[in-house]
Amino acid sequence: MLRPRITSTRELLALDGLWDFAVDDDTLLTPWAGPLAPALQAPVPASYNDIFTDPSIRDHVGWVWYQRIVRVPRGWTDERVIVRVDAATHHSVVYVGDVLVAEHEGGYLPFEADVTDRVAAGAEFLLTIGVDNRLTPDTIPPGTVTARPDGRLVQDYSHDFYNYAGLHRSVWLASRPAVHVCDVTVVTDIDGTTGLVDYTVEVSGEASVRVRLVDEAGAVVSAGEGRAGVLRVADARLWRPGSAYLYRLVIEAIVGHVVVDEYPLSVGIRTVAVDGARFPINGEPFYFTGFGKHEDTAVRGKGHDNAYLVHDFQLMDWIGANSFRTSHYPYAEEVLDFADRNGIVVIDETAAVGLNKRIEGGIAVAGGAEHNTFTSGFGPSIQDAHKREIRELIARDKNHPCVVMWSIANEPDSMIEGADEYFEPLFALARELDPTRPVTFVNLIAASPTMCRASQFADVLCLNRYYGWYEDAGDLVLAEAGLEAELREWEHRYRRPIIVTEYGADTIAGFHSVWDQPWTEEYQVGMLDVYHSVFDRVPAVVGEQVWNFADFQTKSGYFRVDGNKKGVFTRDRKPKAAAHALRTRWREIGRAK
Ligand code: BDP
Repeated sequence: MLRPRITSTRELLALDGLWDFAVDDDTLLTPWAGPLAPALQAPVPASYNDIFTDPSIRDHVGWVWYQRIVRVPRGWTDERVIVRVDAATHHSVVYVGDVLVAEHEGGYLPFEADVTDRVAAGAEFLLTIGVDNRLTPDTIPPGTVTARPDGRLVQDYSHDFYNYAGLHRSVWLASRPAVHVCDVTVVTDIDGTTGLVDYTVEVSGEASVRVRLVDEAGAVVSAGEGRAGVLRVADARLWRPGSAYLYRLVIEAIVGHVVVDEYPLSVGIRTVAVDGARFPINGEPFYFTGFGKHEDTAVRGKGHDNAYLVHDFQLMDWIGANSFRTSHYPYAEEVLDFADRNGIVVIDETAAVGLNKRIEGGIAVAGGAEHNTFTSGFGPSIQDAHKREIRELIARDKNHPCVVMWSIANEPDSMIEGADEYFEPLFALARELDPTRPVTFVNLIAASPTMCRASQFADVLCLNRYYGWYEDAGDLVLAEAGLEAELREWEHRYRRPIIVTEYGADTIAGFHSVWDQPWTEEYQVGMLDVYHSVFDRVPAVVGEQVWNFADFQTKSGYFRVDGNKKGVFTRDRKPKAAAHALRTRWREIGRAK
């Protein structure tokens, strides 16, 4: 499913803005049958949770409804008309009038409905989108809904970020021709100074295909005909970390002599590989500096916001970060486009977080190990849901040069019996769908080199480590020794690249101490320093991504202070002392390259 765009053959209308909104308390029997009552107004895109002051909306468990009138542009008489939802968290139904036109599972990936037969050019229709925020043992991420003695429903989940919900990204009305380009897959390679762009185009219906590759100055540098082929680009400008160059592949579907559809795609020519314990991009060893991030801001929750997008990238540039992980779900496509444009390297993660019964709301719990196999704590179809997430993620993001690796899960219980049977087919699926990128998952500290059953399948070892925080808090001497011993064991056993994808300390901006005092700005700096000295001694370490870029909201608990405070920046993006320390280190690493 290609992202809708405006081209010479396609038009696009953003349906963002204020929508009528109602929380379903089981009295709204058929909300799609007419105007919502009682209706509040909710902004799209945004999570609805922090918009309203009413706690029964913020803590609601179940369906909410968004509704608006849409007018189809009068010129769209001969076009297919598509409703496209960039994300609805987590389960969604879409109605045109009282007709169900789409249903989708999974809160962070797009879906669409062809509504041509239900609407008319120039006329209005009533668009209603239901969004269900419930996580169950069969969803990705998983969760459980329980009832309190007074009947209130409560959503529990293992992962450590607030269960924001709603229409987090844009909703579109798009036109496209009946015969159109449905999909394109681009794989690039380098042959000396020549760039190779291997393309495969899918077209609906009978049409011939013509493609041309245009450089940033607008000159055509290569062209081809047919649904598949390889374009050769002499003296290719490569897409490099920190120095992006994007060509534009213009695809045309032709019937007779008429161009019936035109679709453009940004193409960065680059290669990525795993070579022993190195991670070369374009054949040159790459060292990841950066963060695990979240889509999280005050008031908007997980709502996409271009101001924060640009500002976050400015801060990453300021601090010398060259990469981030889309922890712990696929981010808005605008984010990946911007990373393509700005040469930022991305580890692209599915929403498979919290597949771990030893953890509750981000914290280890007693009793979790009662589940004695990987799947016993989850529903019978969780693996199918996980496969669907992998399929949809790779289908959406396969053409982004910024994406250098797929992460299929964060901190699952990979030491428990059955973890190998669960993960082996998932790794195989990811490799089958995309043989060109390394595939990984992110390992939890408890699943040590001798105990982890899933690392055998990973091309790169991605490790989240909290020595000096969850273990031996306040003791950086023990932290250093523990970290070094463990990294050396991974290196010795696996001889693969290691990226430490999380390390960090909760820090309240403004807390200070002359001692190693957890929660202070000095302790965060001290802990990062200790980790860095270890990374510099272990050759297999090819990257460091601090947890987290910014403070973020979590569910309530005695171990969280209005959310997780491991940000190097506060939630409103002010630097803590650690930001300045990282800036010194990462700019030096950047200069040394
Ligand atoms: C890791 C998780 C991350 C948490 C972090 C923490 O991957 O989502 O926020 O720990 O506890 O276990 O801060």
